[in-house]
Amino acid sequence: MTQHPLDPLTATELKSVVATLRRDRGLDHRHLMAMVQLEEPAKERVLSWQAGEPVDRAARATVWNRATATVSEAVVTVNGEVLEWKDIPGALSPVLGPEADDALAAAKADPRVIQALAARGIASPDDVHMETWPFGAQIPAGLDDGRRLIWTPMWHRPQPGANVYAHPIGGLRAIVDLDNAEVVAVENEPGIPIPATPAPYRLDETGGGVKLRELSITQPEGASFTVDGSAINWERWRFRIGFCQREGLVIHDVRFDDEGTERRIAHRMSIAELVIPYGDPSPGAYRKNAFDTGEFGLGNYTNSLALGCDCLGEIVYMDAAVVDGDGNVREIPNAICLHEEDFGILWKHTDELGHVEVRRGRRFVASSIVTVNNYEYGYFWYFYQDGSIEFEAKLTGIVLTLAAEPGQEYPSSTEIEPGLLAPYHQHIFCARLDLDVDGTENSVVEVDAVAHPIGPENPHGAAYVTRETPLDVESAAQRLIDPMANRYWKVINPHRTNHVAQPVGYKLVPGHTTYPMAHRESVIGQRAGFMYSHLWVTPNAPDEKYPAGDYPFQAEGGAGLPAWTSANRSLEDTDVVLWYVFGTNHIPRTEDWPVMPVERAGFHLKPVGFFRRSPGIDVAPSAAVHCH
Ligand SMILES: [Cu+2]
Repeated sequence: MTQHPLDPLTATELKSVVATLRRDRGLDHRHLMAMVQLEEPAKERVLSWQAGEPVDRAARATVWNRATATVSEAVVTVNGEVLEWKDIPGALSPVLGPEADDALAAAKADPRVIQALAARGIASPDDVHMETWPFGAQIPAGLDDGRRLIWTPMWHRPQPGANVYAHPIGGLRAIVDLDNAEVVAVENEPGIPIPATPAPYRLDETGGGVKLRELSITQPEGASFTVDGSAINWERWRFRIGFCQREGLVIHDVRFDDEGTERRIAHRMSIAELVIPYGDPSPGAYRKNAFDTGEFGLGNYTNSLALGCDCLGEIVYMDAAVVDGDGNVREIPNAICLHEEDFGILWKHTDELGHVEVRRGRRFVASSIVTVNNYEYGYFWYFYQDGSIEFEAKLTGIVLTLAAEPGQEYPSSTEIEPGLLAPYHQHIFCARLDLDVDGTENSVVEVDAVAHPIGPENPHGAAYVTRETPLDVESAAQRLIDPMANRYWKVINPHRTNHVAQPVGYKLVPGHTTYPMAHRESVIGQRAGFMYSHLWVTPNAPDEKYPAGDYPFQAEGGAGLPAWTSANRSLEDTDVVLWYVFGTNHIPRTEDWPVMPVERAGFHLKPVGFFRRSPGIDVAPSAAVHCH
């Protein structure tokens, strides 16, 4: 295995980084490790790097000092050198595991909580599932002095293994200061019955009686891809797998072999933020506006995947490692799944003589799944034989629940069992796509299909044209989808033309998405201002990674894309980054209960004038085996 500048930090490297910081900066029990991520070398350095050259491996570490309430960022080499140390004024650390554990323990030991539970017929707080939810910026008056707070929605566990989300404890929340694990308030509105209908989903409860005959995926000659460290070689694709504890799965350095010439398509692609605005105004829901990436670190919650269950076929798993808040390095075995899938017909034609040509298509899948409390998110990157790439988020798990107050109306929730409500909400993702189409200097163009009025330009009324609008500055590049105009955006290389003298490009094609229902002037609208355009384009800047800013925890908003783009920088013929916002509007159904069948949202990247013909045309036919 050869090490590459973009390889994810290994457990050994992470341990070294933590040890260096403790030694050189005198870190002790007051300091928590908020985030440790690969400090990616500059693009030019990565591109000029030759295999076998020494690699300057370094991490960017975010340290939270609980005693002084200060965030510091350090750049630390894996060889024991602190290259940089600076404080970040105004920043607050995301919620860290040890703090969450301490906060929950404090809430469960609080006499007011114990008494309020007893009044609801719950004898022991051990039978209660509590979660730590950030406040966003909606902190109750009197507590808004800048300290870091969480609140704790609660659910009853009537017996071990019960689905707790069927039994929300309405009207009871502890508010805990994260930095000293002190319960600073208990909100208690009695009189809300705990919904009683159980929601079993475990196999030993449901029996799993609906059965089909076995479907086995075998690849008797083995997989068609190779993995060298984190480098993937499949079909004509070459790219690298990255991972960090904030974003989880990252894709680097995507290239395609075009008839013998390796061509660059993307430098780095990730899902840079995920926010879930809740649309129910009741006390148990309106604060639930978590930034799962920026306030928790999505990668921290990565599942260990199981062969035959999560993934089928010839699988290669990659492990990952993260630093927990206490500085311990935790390894996540089988964190990333790499495999191929049959994907139906790639192309087919039966000609006028009856001659048939057909090719089956296959896709390469790089995926990982996280569990954040009640919800699961799968991140799936697909690479296809026609030169296209797809991202698909798979949303599953259990919807968040509230207990209905007798006599109240809930127009923003679905009643899924008597007295059990699932509030409306949206899952809003933001992909950060640093595309490099045949090189670093690119431009972005919006393409609409337009029909001119009936007249000289459109004599029969059925003609239509494409209208191309260059998105040449940041203010012009904040765009919405327009399905009626078949709108897409293409990243072109103005210096490289194809065989018909058009600039080569890749287009971003919207898939299932949504638009925020929260008003812009609402708290979440301010904090997640990036939601209000489906597309943003910025010139690549290494310190512009997260669309709601680096530190969204309790931040009032304005950071990230809205702030950066106010400079209105030029986007012409430069190293552009596309930010694509997409998601789902989740009006829960009774059929989403007790565990929601997978919902999908995502987008495609497709070559447009990049290849001289379909790259799928060269694909060999598959042998007709195992067919009846
Ligand atoms: Cu949902």
